[in-house]
Amino acid sequence: MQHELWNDAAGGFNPVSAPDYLPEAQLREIQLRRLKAVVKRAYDNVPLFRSRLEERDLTPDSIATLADVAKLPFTLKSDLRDTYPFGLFASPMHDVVRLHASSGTTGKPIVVAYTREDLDVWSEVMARTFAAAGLHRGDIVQNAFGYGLFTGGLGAHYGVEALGAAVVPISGGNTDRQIMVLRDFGVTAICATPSYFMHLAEKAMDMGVDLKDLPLRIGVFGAEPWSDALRARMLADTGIQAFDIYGLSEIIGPGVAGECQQHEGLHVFEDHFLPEIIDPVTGEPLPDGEEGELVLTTLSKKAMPMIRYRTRDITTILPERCGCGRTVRRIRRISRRSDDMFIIRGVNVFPSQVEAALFSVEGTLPHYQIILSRDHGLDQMSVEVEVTPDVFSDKVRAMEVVRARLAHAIEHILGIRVGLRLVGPHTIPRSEGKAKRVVDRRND
Ligand code: DLL
Repeated sequence: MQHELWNDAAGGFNPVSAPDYLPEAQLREIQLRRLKAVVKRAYDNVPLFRSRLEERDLTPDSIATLADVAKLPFTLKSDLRDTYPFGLFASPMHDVVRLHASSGTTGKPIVVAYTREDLDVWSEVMARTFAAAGLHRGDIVQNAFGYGLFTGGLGAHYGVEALGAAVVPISGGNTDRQIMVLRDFGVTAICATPSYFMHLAEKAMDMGVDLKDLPLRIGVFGAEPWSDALRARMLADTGIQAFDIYGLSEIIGPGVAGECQQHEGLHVFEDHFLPEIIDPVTGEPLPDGEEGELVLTTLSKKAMPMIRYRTRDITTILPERCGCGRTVRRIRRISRRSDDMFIIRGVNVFPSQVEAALFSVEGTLPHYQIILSRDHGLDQMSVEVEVTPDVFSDKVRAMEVVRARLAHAIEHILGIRVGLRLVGPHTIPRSEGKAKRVVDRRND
């Protein structure tokens, strides 16, 4: 955060002079200059990347325009696994000041590294993320993202400080204490996974604390998919304005993109991350406005540059300018990954579709699980969802009404009927970090 442009008179963060508002030509110029430098850095220091360029008869000089990025090979998660732990680092260890790791679902974790400069960039993009959500000096931010190898906790922590607001580094878990701090410290904003926040809100209600009576006004949520339907519930139940933030360890952690007050997509901090959308099957680049897989190139990372990283996250780059005045482009909210699809009776199903159906029905609570099983070689899906105490106590009538509505909503969205189990409040396991929405028993 040494950049004088971003300092206000009091030495704090001045979001209006951040690169989010640069004239487009200037932004593209910065991107091209940085793209050339990062390709050269990776070529000079990362053997895997160098050999892939050589196989294609490319050198860093092959990059003359931004569109030339499409000539470069993709980087995949398996590349990180295959070179575990440090094989893609472009800095010697004596320049590395932080390591994080992400476990994923199978096998070895992936490890990511940061130099001092990388950490400064990370703090800056997180400060810009928070500023876009309307946070500023004077705010008290409870950071309930997990601290540790997960990038959420420390990423948000330094971003709040860089913004000049006060961070409460509480990490995830210990929900009773979270509620006490929320109330006693006069917390004005909270960061968490959306599922953990809903757990916290439910617990607060049980403890007789109405979040609407507190100064809490903003929630900054990410690390897992969540829907506009959940956003509406958060506002109704807790009175907060909820903002979606996106990022991934491989690229930097949180701070790749975030929503502004318009809530119409997430601004990508394009001076540091170059977004592309590709067809997930053919790998061909798609124009703005078309849906596909998000591919990201880090433009300023030193310790671990990522060239054309295939995120598997499905989204669209919005072609229109945002009403907020930022010039950096937006991506639509990420509702699914190319690898979280399952096929039930020939129908492609994404967990986010199930969520959308569940939350459209009154009487449900935002806690659910999808259970996959296998019967005679065929995949089956059933859904367990919590219902409100009112519905649950009126066992016969209300339950039947809600069940019928849910079955209809799911059939409407997916085109198939699935098993449904309505359960009482507090039945489904809660998570302090990313929620486990799908329980896969197909190979049990
Ligand atoms: O989840 C970084 C993060 C922390 C982002 C805190 C936002 C807030 P990973 O653990 O490496 O990093 O997981 C990255 O999580 O590829 C997406 O599939 C998913 N994801 C992250 N943010 C969102 C979001 C962090 N807002 C993976 N909506 C990504 C949907 C998200 N999915």
